[in-house]
Amino acid sequence: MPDLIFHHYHNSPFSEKIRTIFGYKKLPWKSVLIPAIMPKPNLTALTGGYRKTPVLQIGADIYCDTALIANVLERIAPTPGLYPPEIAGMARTLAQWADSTLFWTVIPYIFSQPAAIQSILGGATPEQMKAFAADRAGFRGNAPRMSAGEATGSLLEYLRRLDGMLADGKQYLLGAQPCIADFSVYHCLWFVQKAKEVASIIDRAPHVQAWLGRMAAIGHHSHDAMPGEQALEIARSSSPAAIDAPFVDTFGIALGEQVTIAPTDYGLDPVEGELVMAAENELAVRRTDPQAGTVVVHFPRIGFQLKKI
Ligand SMILES: N[C@@H](CCC(=O)N[C@@H](CS)C(=O)NCC(=O)O)C(=O)O
Repeated sequence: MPDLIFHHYHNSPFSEKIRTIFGYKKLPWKSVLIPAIMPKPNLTALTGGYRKTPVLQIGADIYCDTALIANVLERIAPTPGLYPPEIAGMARTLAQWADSTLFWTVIPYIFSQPAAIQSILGGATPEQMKAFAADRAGFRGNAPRMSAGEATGSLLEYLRRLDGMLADGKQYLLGAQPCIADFSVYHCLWFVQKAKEVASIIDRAPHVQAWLGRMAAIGHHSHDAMPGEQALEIARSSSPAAIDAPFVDTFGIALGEQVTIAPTDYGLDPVEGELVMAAENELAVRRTDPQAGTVVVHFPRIGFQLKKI
């Protein structure tokens, strides 16, 4: 099997979601560390502009967004499964809630408290803190932001709900085994735990606290460091995998057209290329880059906009 090359940084919650899925599925992976703020030249050479973290690379195929990355890992290693058929719809929908609503409650909860920012950005100089704040202001754009009071009150309510789901000896959110929803809720609350000064809010939810321990125990499985330049060289010397998925046209755009694909929530940088895949739940473009060669960049359907150039 070709290497699973994972572009991420340690302090990234969405990366922790996928690192823990590597752990659950016992998949070995290569770790390429990327900067937490722009510019990220080695990453954007591969993606064509998408800058969010993390990204999965398999040869010359580049997978953006953790909803898609989790699907890809499930295809490669179907057991243990992230989407048990009897709860798959519920699991995906709960995961989507966690990756959007819960995540964007946790972020303002943490970042509205200066002491917590210190522990998240540990050791950053005032200049680095300023650069981080400027980067994230642009990244968020006009997306609405919660006040500290709203974020705290909402997080308390979400913790009560999650605690109720884990009461009466329930080991995981939707059953006896973890599913995709557990990994999505986990990465958000892992970030709260990392912000030590404000992490005691989780003490109010003792079942959640115990479940966080079970999720952390899954670990990240084995991984070796890989320099970003080597990942680019692998892309350059590989060919994208053959595409074999029925075409589903919801945009009125044919395969072979020049298009852009961009997130619709935040970090809206578009990726330009030839549309080579529009499947039920996946879009992909082929593009040629001076550094990465010819690559196919893949996105999930949900949260992405396709436009003809
Ligand atoms: N929907 C995306 C969200 C990813 C996301 O927001 N990642 C954060 C880091 S955890 C990010 O990209 N922050 C800005 C950056 O790393 O440049 C996914 O599931 O992958």
